[in-house]
Amino acid sequence: MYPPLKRNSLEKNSHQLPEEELSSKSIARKTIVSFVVLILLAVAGWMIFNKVKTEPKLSGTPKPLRQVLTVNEKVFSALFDPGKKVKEYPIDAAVKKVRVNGNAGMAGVIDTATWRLQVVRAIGDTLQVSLEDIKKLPKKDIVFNFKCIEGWSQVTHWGGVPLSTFIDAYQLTGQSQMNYIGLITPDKKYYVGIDMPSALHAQTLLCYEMNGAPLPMNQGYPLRLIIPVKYGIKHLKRIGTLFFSNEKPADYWAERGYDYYAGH
Ligand SMILES: Nc1nc2c(c(=O)[nH]1)N[C@H]1C(S)=C(S)[C@@H](COP(=O)(O)O)O[C@H]1N2
Ligand SMILES: [Mo]
Repeated sequence: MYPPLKRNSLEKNSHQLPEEELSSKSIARKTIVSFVVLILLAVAGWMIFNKVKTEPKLSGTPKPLRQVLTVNEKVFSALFDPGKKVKEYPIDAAVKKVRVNGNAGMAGVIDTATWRLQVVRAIGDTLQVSLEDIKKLPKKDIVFNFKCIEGWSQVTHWGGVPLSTFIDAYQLTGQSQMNYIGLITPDKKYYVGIDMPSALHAQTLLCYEMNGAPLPMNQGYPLRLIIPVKYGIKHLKRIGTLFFSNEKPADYWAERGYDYYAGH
């Protein structure tokens, strides 16, 4: 029944669309409408761009853009599953020549005779932990695909104590009820903030080994963060101070316009 009916109506329609419908007059009208729409869109685009450019900045980023990043962060943290692990690889899959990237807060060398991890338990109450003591805690190795936000990645092998194990061992479980952990290099030139669920994730390490040997100086000796659920920007090298906070700690790359959460 349908096909003949359809064909009939089509034929009828095509007969109702005589050549004159596509006259130069109608083409001219359509061209003018398209042109006006184009101008309106261009003006709207220019107004949005100008608004973004002239808005006051929120932590280094124009407010509307920072608002997008904040929504991003809310979506990502809501989707974060603390039980889900990043893929791990066999040890021999790890590269031997590990890339070195980022040297903020890395000037000079560190002497472990005097270096201590400063753990701020409360204002005016700072615990000092030596590398030797950190090494006494159960060690975990991880081989995973380290991803930098610049677009490169490499499978690398790290060893250290899970941050959650360290927190339990040093009775910091009360502090770990707070929203964030902050990390700062000894010279305070590089600093990151980590949401607590990611900090307590089973694969997050206070790391002191790379490829089974002590961390090279330019890769964070004596202690760095390895946090496989996040991009490289959060893997702070050369930890000086660790603190707990309900407010978002200052974050080097977030201040320069990157996503604070930086999960993947
Ligand atoms: N102190 C410090 N840590 C840092 C950085 C930095 O500039 N300073 N850069 C970060 C970035 S962007 C990346 S990708 C990783 C790179 O670690 P790698 O040098 O061991 O490859 O370190 C992160 N940790
Ligand atoms: Mo990076």
